[in-house]
Amino acid sequence: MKIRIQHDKHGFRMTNHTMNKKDFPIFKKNPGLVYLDNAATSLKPKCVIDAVNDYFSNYSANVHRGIYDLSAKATSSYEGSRETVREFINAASTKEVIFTHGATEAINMVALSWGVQNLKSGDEVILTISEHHSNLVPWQLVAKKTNCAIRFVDIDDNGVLNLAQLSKLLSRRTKIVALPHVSNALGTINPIKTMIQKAHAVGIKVLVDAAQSAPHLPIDMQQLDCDFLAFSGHKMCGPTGIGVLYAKERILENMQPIFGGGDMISEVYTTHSKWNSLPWKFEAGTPAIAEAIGLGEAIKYLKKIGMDEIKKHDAELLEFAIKRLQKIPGVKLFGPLDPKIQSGILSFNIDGIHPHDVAEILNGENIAVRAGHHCCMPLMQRLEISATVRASFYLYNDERDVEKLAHGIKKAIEIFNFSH
Ligand code: 7TS
Repeated sequence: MKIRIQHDKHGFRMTNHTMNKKDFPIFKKNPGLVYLDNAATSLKPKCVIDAVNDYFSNYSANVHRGIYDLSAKATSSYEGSRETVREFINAASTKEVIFTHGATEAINMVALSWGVQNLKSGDEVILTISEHHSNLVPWQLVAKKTNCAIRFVDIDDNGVLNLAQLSKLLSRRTKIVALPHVSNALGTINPIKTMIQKAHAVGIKVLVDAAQSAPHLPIDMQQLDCDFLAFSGHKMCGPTGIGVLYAKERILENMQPIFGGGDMISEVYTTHSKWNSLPWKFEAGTPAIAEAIGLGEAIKYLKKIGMDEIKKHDAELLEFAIKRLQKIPGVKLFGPLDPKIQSGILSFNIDGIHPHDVAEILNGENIAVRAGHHCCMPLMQRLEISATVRASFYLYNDERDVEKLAHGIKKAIEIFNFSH
């Protein structure tokens, strides 16, 4: 789908994405909503809500069991979504696509299965200082179990990773590098391809936390060649409670499941069990069927627009937002402030006003942003701040939303100047 550019009566740029606000029922109930918390979770288009409803209303049977028609339909929709995900990330096979509850569970699975099996005292895991806690705490749990050490690649004051330091940290002790594709607090797009190549050149595995990139950027497993990739459905127009762990087939073949139960076995005896084939070996129990079907529908929706178009839209809107907020005295912006290396996330603070107060005043203007440490406490410690206000954009946001944000910020400044 090509982006049509039009301007509204105030001269703000509208794309067919923003005109497609009509795809998202939440705007019908709340037409003035300025939703800028997409890094936390995205809104859901009607087609996704309908797909979930359709499953519950018309064929809500369990998967992989029944011979009867309803179960066969549920199974083919569930497995059809797996193929949709495979194609979306260009994985070699659906054996490499494991449904999880989200990015957090996917990373925990790698840490607690691959990590516990492969790490020992003296080994090192390399992370970045800008990790979401979901890609830090699981490795701390593994470090406790295995006695391995965790090392951190630093950033500069603009949130850009220190690649030279990564090269220095990589050693015979390093077993895995785990890093975010896009920082959820600063929006920095990390040069993961280069980092993967550096790590692979010395035989080190790489996990990419794609929670903030899968919704916004094209992702291709054949091109990137990472060993593990994790992302969540709910940040990319899909339902909550569903996510994906991608891993290379030969790695998964050697990994032990961490959850046991129905569906993940082929044979069970009183003394031992044999595992099911991939990917089901890692999907114990009844899966999130409706949610997986909803995720498949969300991916179809995104693909109809085109991931390249979404990337372009987000970059243009971010550039507009940076320029607009830079004009407001007292506003300090964080991150690279360059849409080429920053995805649709803009963190800022206002002199003398606590981020939570800013978010509350913006809420009064029907503008939803997040204030806090964004589950990145070590990053906040590195930047010597306790919190930021974060505006995060997606395909239904437009320049008018940014303009309303700018007005809301000015209002916050006025209120605080008046009351002090
Ligand atoms: N990794 C990154 C980079 C994230 O941004 C998040 C969630 C996760 C992992 C975990 O995803 P989950 O779906 O399993 O929870 N990030 C955010 C956020 O920035 N605000 O709320 C959730």
